[in-house]
Amino acid sequence: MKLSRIKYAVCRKLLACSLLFCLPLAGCGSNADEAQETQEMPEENYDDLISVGFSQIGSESIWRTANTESIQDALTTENGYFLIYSNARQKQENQIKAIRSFISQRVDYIVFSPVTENGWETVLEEAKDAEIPVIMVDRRIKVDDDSLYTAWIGTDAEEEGRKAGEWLEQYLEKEGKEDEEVNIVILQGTTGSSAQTGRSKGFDSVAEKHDNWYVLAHKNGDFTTARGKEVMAEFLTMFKDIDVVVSQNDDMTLGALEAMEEAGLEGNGGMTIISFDAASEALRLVEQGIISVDVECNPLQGPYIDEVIKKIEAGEEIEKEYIVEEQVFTQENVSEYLPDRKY
Ligand code: GYE
Repeated sequence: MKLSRIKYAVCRKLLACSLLFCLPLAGCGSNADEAQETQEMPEENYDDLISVGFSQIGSESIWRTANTESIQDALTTENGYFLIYSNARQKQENQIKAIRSFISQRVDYIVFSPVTENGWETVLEEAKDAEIPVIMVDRRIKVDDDSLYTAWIGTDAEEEGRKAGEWLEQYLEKEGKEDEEVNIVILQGTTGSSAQTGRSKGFDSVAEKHDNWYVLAHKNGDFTTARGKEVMAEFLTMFKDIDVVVSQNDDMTLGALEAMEEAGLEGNGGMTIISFDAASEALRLVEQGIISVDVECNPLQGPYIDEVIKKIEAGEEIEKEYIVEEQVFTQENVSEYLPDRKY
């Protein structure tokens, strides 16, 4: 998989030329669904920079913005990189187009965060044939052949879902409500994304142990505030007695709270709210007791990507998977973390 130094140098030259020709076209050629941005072309020494094509899913959430910024802050020209950033606006077809364009520009590395789990084989084979290492971040893909990517850096969504379920288990016990009927609604993230399937699977693995936990409904809220609000408004008209809202990210939680307010409910309307991501805006609501628990999902993955690429460049061994550490925030511990929160 590793290319020789000479080949890298040649590739960088080609890339530099192709960028010189492409750049003027980037603005007029890009359609609204596929924004591609490159860093400013360095005047000299671009041959020495490591070129990275980064296909991001979109900008649907606070988490996503923090993830993009972390990667852009790590892969700077000062740090030895030439970064081409492409925003797929939630569409897999845009990601595939972006990856193909990175291949034709002969970048040194492709970094991408896959919007959904399936459908990547063909384009990854093309990257493999072009001998471009692919580093995946954040979400996972389902492929039989794991040589189609070099490394994956992300979070354990199933573990996050399990932590949420276990928190609810302990909370109900503490309240002496473990034998009562518990009515649950679930706002799910983008259908078919590993963040959604993992969090659902992890939570379900705990829920299925409790005959008195009833999942009244689950629906796709696409990880956005607007959809979270719509779905919660629907749930509120459908069900009169909701005990627990499991919302698979903070943005949907913020939307759900807006829906409650519009329905005339105060705060969390007496419901137990379980959220994911742990963005500071949501953590402040944990502090106020409006959100009961927020399971962290750490978006600050840029430094890990930098480390992996630098190791590959140095010919060092790398792991196939890097799982970023995360924790659980409740009213008991949140205040000590809020002041230094980066997102
Ligand atoms: O939780 C959510 C988002 O894939 C882990 O994607 C990520 C999720 C994150 O936009 O906010």
